[in-house]
Amino acid sequence: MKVLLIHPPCEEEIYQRFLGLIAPPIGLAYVAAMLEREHEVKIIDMPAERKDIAKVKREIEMFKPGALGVYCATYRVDYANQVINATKEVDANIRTMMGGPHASLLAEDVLARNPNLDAVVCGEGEITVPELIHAWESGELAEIRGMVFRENGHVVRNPPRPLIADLDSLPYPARHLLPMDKYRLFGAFKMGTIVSSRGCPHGCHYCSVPAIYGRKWRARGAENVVDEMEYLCDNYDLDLIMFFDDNFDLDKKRTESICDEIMERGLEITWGYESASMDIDREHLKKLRDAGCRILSYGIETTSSKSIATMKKSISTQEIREVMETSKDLGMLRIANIILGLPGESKEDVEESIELAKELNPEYPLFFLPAPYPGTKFYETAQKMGMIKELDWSKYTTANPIIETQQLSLDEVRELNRKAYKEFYLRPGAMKNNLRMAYDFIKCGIIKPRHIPGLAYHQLKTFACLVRL
Ligand code: B12
Ligand code: SF4
Repeated sequence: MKVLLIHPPCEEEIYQRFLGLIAPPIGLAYVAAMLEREHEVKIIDMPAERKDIAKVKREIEMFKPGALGVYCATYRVDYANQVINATKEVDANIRTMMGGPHASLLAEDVLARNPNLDAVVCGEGEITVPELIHAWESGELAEIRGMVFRENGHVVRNPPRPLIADLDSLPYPARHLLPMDKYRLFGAFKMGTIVSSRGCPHGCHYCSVPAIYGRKWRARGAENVVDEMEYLCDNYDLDLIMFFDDNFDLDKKRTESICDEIMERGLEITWGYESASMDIDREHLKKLRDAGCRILSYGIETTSSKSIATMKKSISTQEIREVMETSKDLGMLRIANIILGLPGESKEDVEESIELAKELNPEYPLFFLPAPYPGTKFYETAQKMGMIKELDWSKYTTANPIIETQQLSLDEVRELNRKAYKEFYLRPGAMKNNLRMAYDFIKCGIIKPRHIPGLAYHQLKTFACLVRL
């Protein structure tokens, strides 16, 4: 059967706006790699390829798939539904499915809201999707674990699918089906991504990962990971690789083995990852840096002691200061993810977080507004307390205010977010910091002359957007 997989866009891309990031839908590419063993598969990455629904509809008409699947995070659900509806308009016989975090967590709801959707795959898709396609060709849907589907007007939930135990056994994502030349960081660096582990043992209240996968962390071996890095370097003309794991550095020994393996093979590639923890000592950071890790995105989330207690993220301000300082000393570019206006935080607390951000002065802080995603503890509490004021899922991008607390109204939190970006970035200290970093990156050859037009264009665009905020 021909299968078409689609990455739908969403309303607001904070990462694209401030980091010039366009990232590949690697989950879809994993599913495609398994499907390709038996089927003809195509992927459309709508945001990266700048394709709208009309264009996608024309491609469906031309490709004539037997089945079509859409990735669905909460903030993408509107477009995901539009794709599903367009599919059935082209041909009502095309089978439709969704996967990804939102569909996994709210399968029945998603099916109930869109009669054009035939099935939802919950959690990992590598084994379930090929079984589902096979069943649509010939067999019995009731046998397939990990899916929810429509049958004779009823929604049926099958037993869950166990997690994939051996991630090393999976094929590499089918990147040849993705527009690899479109993926960028800072609008200029050609970026590849790798997922070297899945899951996370922590239980942060605002996070969907434990809600979907429980609290088990599964990791690939260092050799297998570096094989993929090497494969990416050999086959794509990349400037850097980002690890898009839920918790890449949980097992520091494994990370250091990855570093050793990179150095032993003499692999010269700049890479980075998002750190879920601030518990990283200088020696570890130095090892990472020596192996080419120059971009660290820190999930600080909150610096307010009130929120740390309610959101189950145990990071002290002291830890944050130390890690930030050390990574700066080691010449690493620092992105800091900070949530403003969590329940319990007053205007003064948020202003304190903004001041702390200025004091720490990472190159790229991103200020997010709290979004209670379905299935999380945060959602449960926010709903119980009547905090949720925005019901349109497409607004759950963390750029829009969703909850109102006793301390902060929607308008106040929106204004504080605007203030955070303006005050931070339009400061001589921030600009100086970025120039210093750019100089460092030019000196060590990460920024090459060919990157400069793209970087300059991205900076100008960000500046214009900040002025307009
Ligand atoms: C890397 C990542 C990012 C990257 C890149 C995103 C990208 N385009 O790849 C960046 C940093 C940009 C990012 C940004 C954000 N992210 Co993010 N991100 C992730 C992360 C950690 C990993 C995604 C990944 O590649 N996983 C590995 C692959 C293998 O897994 P997968 O994508 O889930 O795919 C599997 C299954 O879902 C399934 N599947 C996937 N697609 C399909 C399709 C079909 C048809 C089927 C049947 C099955 C199927 O099969 C795949 C293979 O097993 C996830 C966490 C997670 N585990 O999902 C959060 C996650 C998706 N992000 C999340 C959020 C909230 C955001 C932000 C809003 C955060 C913010 N503070 O601003 C922004 C939104 C930006 C945007 N507009 O996209 C939430 C989404 C919650 C929700 N309910 O939708 C997640 C789940 C994390 C969390 N803490 O809750 N993110
Ligand atoms: S550390 Fe990160 S991935 Fe783990 S539960 Fe917390 S937010 Fe989610």
